[in-house]
Amino acid sequence: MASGLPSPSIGRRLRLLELLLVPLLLVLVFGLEPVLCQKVYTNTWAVHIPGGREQADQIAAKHGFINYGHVFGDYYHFRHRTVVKRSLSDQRGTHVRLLRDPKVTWAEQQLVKKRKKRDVYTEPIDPKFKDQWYLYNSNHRDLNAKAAWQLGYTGKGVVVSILDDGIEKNHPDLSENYDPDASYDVNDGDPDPQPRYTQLNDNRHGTRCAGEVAAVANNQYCGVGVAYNAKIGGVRMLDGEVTDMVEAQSLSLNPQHIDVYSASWGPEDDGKTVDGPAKLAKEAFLRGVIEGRGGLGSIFVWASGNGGREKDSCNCDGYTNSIYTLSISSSTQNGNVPWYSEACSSTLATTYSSGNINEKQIVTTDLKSKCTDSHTGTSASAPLAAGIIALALEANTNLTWRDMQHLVVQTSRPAHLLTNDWRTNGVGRKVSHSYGYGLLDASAIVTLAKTWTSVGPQRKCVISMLSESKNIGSRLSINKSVDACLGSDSHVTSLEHVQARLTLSYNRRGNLAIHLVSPAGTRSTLLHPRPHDFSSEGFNDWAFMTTHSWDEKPSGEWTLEIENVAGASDYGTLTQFTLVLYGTSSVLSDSSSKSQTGNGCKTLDLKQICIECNAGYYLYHEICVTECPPGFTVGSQPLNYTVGNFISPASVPACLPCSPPCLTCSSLSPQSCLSCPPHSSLDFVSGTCVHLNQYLRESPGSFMVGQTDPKSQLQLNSRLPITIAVLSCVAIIATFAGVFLLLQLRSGAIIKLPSLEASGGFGGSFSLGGNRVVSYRGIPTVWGDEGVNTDSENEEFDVHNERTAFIKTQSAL
Ligand SMILES: [Ca+2]
Ligand SMILES: [Ca+2]
Ligand SMILES: [Ca+2]
Ligand SMILES: [Ca+2]
Repeated sequence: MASGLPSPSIGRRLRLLELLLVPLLLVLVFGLEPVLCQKVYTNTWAVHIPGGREQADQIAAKHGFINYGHVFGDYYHFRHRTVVKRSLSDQRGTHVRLLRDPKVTWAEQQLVKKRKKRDVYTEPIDPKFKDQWYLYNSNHRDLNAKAAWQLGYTGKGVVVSILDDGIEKNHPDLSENYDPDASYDVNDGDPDPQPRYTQLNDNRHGTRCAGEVAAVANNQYCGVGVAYNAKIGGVRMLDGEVTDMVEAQSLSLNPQHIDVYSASWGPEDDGKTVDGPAKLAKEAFLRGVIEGRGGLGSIFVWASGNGGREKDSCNCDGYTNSIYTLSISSSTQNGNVPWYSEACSSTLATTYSSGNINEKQIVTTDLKSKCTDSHTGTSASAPLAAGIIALALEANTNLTWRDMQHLVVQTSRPAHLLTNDWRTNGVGRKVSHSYGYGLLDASAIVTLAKTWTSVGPQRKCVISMLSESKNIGSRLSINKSVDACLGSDSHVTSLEHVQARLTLSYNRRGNLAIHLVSPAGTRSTLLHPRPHDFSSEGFNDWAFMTTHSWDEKPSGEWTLEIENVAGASDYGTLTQFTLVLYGTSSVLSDSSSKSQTGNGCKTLDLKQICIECNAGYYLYHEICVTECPPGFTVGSQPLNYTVGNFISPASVPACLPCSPPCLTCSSLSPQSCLSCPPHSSLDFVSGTCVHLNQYLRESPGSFMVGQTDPKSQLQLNSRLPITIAVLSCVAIIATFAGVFLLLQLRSGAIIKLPSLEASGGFGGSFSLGGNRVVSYRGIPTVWGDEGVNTDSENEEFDVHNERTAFIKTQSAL
């Protein structure tokens, strides 16, 4: 007999099994079906009542219902007061009584329907959401927040604390997300961080920053935070004398509870200060990244500074220049470098903020339960980044503080941001001293965070680059080949942060330009000349940091160039140059690249960036996805990254943004919209979006530089009466003060008045006197500068109301 056939006895057994199994299966399938498909009745009814809302309310009350609202036409949503929420039997009696009411023409008890959650997302209904152009915009010039929300990430379970001048915890748009465990009042030593209220609202800054992160969504107040379901707290620490201890206490508040700390302050942005954290604050950062979040590390988000007009360098600010802070710069609405922006090599990425007079500012919660649309400066940028980071943490709670920086580097986009210093670094990424790696992308960062495998432990390779002191003169160049601690536990094969620790003397510090060139040829500006910095103190072990060589290989020749940009008469000496390479070793980066290939990536380029996906996957930014996120559709794109001898395929399948005017789409054609942006509706015949209201039409072009925006023109006009009113008030106050002074002088009394300085701009301003310690990164708007008031009250007082710091010692981290 053929050995392939079963023997008769086996065949009989199989038949027996069949006889037993088939009925069992039938019982299982058909017997359980009624149970599985059982109807579940709710306690709600759909009711048709012609005759208006009042009529419906009366009928609801009469039959024991609550009217849950009008649906459309004459349909209402009723909920019964006593019927159980879910039941397997219908409520015949209740139903019949309702239906018998002569005013009711139709009613139906509602059944629970099985619905797979396709998206937990519905567009926020908040009145100011439509003005939050930077969160979502149909022209895609935004932080891509909506796409992240659509993926289900809204900051749930993540705790952010704003280190500032307090937080209005009972603000109607914050209270629901307010977290007392993420809050403290360091200034007064109590748990309540409520801001101190003054006539000028000087302590509104923290409340404004808090709303950017976690203003509550879907209520009737203001707009939404970028992580509108995150918990938000505030540390009141800027409304008083700021000391090393005040900073340290704030930075180390409840580190097992708080995930992200957002700080928008630092040493004075006067273009001549070189200053950073002192002993205790340094230790707070260190302990934070080592012990915080159960050892994953606290995440400190820092505003890069507002000293643009003073030609300040953020590398001279030891807080933002620190490797432990995730430094954030700003872009204007049109994608320009804002006038207040500082350039330096330690900045990691960018979010939107204020710009010139035609560009919109940031909408957020304001003091006294208000809402403002005029939050400004890098102050406004850091909290937006903190919110986006909260979204990424929700996607993956196991991210370390360094993982987060990797994610930011990999997912930020140069996009349309304009500057003449975009450079391609040694691993093919575009990086700039004004924007770091570009605009944060909320959707991209949560998508990558979800599947991110933690990078290995941080390695630190310290190399002394100088054998003897060198005269700087008008130009000094030091180059040395390094092996990045090869053969030791400190061996670094893939870079993260790089520091050049320098000690040098120079007769005029501000005349120096310092550059560091990596083996891959990336040229970081560690210091650009600062015209106001006439100090002869030089630098004392200052750790200039660059993020521009991220993921590069560190071995090879490094070059330091120190240049005097002024006269030949300057002099000085370089006495120390220590190169500190932070990063990971190859073993670990190998494992992380494997996990990336496992995620649908077919080809990684030499720099571990995915450039081509396996069949069935599409390239979305630098990751492979099986489905394009909302707002994107399948198309093909040429390779973004090419390396040396890499022969590039013409194009790869990728997720590309839908063509305007579509919000979501089925293909790249502008005639294949699936949904439309606000103020327009889908025309099913043409498949495109039609504007509902001509007046509200805004084409992407209207955001371009130089074109006048009719809306801002309108706002300008609407501000005119307020301006006149404010000017009149100032005139009255000035007259009053003048008469008062005159009378006092006549009576010979010696009095102390707040100094009334007649300075540039209109009116003059009150200087509050007293040495405030740290400078805010909330800046006066251009409006304020040019003597035009904004609609937020007291804006004009900002100009001279900044807090400043004068700390003598330099301190690098
Ligand atoms: Ca208090
Ligand atoms: Ca709201
Ligand atoms: Ca600065
Ligand atoms: Ca930093």
